[in-house]
Formats: sequence, structure tokens, C-alpha cells
Amino acid sequence: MLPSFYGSWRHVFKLDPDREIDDATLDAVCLSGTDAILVGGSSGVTFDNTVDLMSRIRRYEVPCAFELSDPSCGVPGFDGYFIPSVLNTKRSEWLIGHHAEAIRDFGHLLPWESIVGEAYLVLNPDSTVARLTGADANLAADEAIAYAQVADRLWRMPVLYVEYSGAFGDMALLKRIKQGLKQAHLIYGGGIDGPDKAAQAAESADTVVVGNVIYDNLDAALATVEAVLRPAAKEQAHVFRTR
Ligand code: 1GP
Repeated sequence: MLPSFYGSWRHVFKLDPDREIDDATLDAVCLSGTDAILVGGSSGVTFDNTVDLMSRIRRYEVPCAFELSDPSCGVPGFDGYFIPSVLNTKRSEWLIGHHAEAIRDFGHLLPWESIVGEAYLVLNPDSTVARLTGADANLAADEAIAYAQVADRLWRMPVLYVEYSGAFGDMALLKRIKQGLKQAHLIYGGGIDGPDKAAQAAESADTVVVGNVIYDNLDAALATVEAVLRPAAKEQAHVFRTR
């Protein structure tokens, strides 16, 4: 059976091991009520900075998973591991090459019961991940939907991650992608800078990822938790105010 440690996650904070985060900020993030912390980054991730961040997060009860894209950073002790494959890369090593090498060398060490394949659809051409992986991020809507359906229907990948890292994405497209999925769990990340955008993304995505704003505007980041997990609370407040 496939691992499903992430199945009930609606809201996730993503922390980058390569970025400084002070104890007070980490405390607020871990006690925010979010469903989980996802550790990952596109550059500068090392074994040492990953261990360091994980051990600090581990002081809290919040579940914690790792996006593992470099086998030399395979830190044990997370609740689960996502291994990304970039669907729309032009360089096959980011789709399958690095993965095959890693499994050849380290497959016997991997905790398969907590590893999930993650199909990445990279849609912001200006993002670090797009540049790093040579992703063809300027896709027409029907092309993006087709990539998503290859992952979902043909390959039956358990997770599809629509990644706009650094920019808020096309929510109409996200909705169409969601409608076209048969089984994959849909994760959305990119440009969520407060509760309104978080709520919009949560209308289509199964899991909403909030990253950069943690480092830029902690209060706005914290407000996304309630917007995703308790949207009804906001509506109720509105109803009470108008009575
Ligand atoms: C990055 O999808 C995440 O991998 C979150 O994006 O940093 O733009 O919030 P932001």
C-alpha cells in the first residue's frame, strides 16, 4: 500500500534549510495549527542544514516531511519523504535520471514505507526550480492539464504538485487541473502572501503550501492557516457582523 501520511493535510508551511529562521518564528510556525511542516528548497540544501532544521522542528508535535531531491541530503527521522520528478523539464535527469542513480546507490537504505513519488508541474518560468531543472514553464493551459493527466492517469503518481514558487498562480487553471484528476492528491504552492490567496488556492488544491511569506511577513503567513483550515469561521463572522 502507498504511504498516505499527507492525505489529510490541507495546510502546510514549507521551510527552507538554507534560510535562517529564528526560534520565535519557528515556534509560531510550529504552533500555528498548520497540518504539517514541509522541509525543502531548490538550492543550498545540505545534509547538515537539513539535520539542523529537522531537529529544531522535532521539538514540536507537528508532523514534518522532507522533499528529498539530492540523495546526499537523505536525513533520517522525518515522518515522510516526497521525491519530486519534474514533469515538464527538458532534462531527463530531473524526471528520472537522478532517481535511478540514487536508487542504484542507496535504494537498499531507503525507508520505502514512508516515501512518496511527487510529480512536479513547474509553472513559474522565473523560479529557481524552473531554472535549475530546465523546466518548460510557459505552457498553454491545455498542455499543463495534459502533463497533469499523464502523471495522474497514465503513471498513477500519488501526488501532483503545481509549483508556482515565488508567484501566485492561475487559479482558473488550477481548478481545471483539479477537475481533470482521477486519483492524485493535488498540492499547490506559490506566491501565497496572506489569507485571501490561501483561501483561493484551497478551493481547488487538496493541500496548500505557504513558503516565502513566513520569512517576509510572519503575521500574514500565520493568517493563512485559519483561511485554509477554517474558512467557515470567516464566513460566520461575516454573517454575525451583518446581522
Ligand atoms: C515553494 O511552493 C512553495 O516550493 C511555496 O511557494 O515560497 O512562493 O510561497 P512560495
